[in-house]
Amino acid sequence: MTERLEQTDPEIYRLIRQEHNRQNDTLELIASENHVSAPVLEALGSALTDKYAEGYPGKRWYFGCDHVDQIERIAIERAQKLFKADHVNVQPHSGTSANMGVYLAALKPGDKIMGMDLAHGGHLSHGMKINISGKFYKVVSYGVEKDTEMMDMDKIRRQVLEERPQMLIVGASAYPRKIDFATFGDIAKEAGCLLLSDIAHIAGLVATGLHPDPVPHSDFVTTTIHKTLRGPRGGMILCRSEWAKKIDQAIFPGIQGGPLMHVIAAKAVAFGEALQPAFKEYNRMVVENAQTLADKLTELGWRLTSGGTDNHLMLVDLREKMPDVTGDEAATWLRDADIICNKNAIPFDPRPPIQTSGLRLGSPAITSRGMGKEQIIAIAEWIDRILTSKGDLSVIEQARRFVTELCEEFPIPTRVE
Ligand code: DSN
Repeated sequence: MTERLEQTDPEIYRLIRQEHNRQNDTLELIASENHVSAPVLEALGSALTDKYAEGYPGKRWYFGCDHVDQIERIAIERAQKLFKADHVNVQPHSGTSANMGVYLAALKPGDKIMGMDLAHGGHLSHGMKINISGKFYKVVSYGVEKDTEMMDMDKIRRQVLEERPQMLIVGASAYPRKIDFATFGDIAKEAGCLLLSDIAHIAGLVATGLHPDPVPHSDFVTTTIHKTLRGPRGGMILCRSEWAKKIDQAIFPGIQGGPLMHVIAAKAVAFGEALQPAFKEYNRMVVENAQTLADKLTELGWRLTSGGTDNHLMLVDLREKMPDVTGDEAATWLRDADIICNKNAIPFDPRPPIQTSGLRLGSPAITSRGMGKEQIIAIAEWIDRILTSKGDLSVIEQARRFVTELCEEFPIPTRVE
């Protein structure tokens, strides 16, 4: 008889169940998280984890790869169809690994890269000082404007032409507005540099035509799979054919060894789901729910950076309504009420990153549970009550009851009784 985790390792079994219950019993507003489907989870928990498959389909270093070859080919074909990309590498273990792969393929140590300032919503793998990208490459950055909190494409053009980086990087982890990839493409051409578009946050919106497409304008596009794309934790690179060989070599054997074939199978399943019409409807709801949340919070007197959102996330600048409250305090009070989000620096934040003046809120996970306008408005009202009460215990207690009822009505897709 097959051994069961519950019997062989009750400690880990219990913790997995507890985490599963925590996810089901709380509202997930972390903009980079989502809830996968049961089929994606099934592929992740499969025997494919046993298989070593260093290399690529048809060119492996080990025998026994017939089935994983077929799986990786299907993952690649589905991703090509989804993003209309020439070449796809589905092996990166994460979004940061995907970016490292691109740098290794296209840059020399000491080359100049130019990405969005982390403090303005960029990402650590785009040149943060103590990340490998900041240690191996010379880093310059661009940001958003103080008055609009948006990118000014004319100014970015001037900065890129002045700096002349080898690679321009566009992509963000906390930017609520549409990114003008076509103009970034023009700027990169004019400056004679390569363009890497990192769409980790917005990949689901791009795949469904709800955000401008970077693929025709970029030399490389990288993404994670687990945010708006709603697949397993992991990364991927899309590139033009002329870069295919260098990208594949950079991932294996450049920065990785054996690919995680169970994760690649789950990526294939998620891409299959993303090719269905229902996925477009899901992403349409993600954007609609984010807009509903943004509108309601604004109505309740909260200032959102740039005045709102075009995508799945928003940044609340707490200073307008509650100048003395930090992002850290606000996120803690919400957490106490089972509403999970993260503190986040706002552009030009006077507070240190450990405190911040902002909260980042996102709609992908609650939308995966089927929530819509009515629930989002109620969530916004509870956020307002919790924050304006400064975490009053009786308000938190009432909010938790609201969250419990909502979570019971809208279980996560992998909920098992
Ligand atoms: N940690 C991710 C996020 O929350 O946006 C970025 O890597």
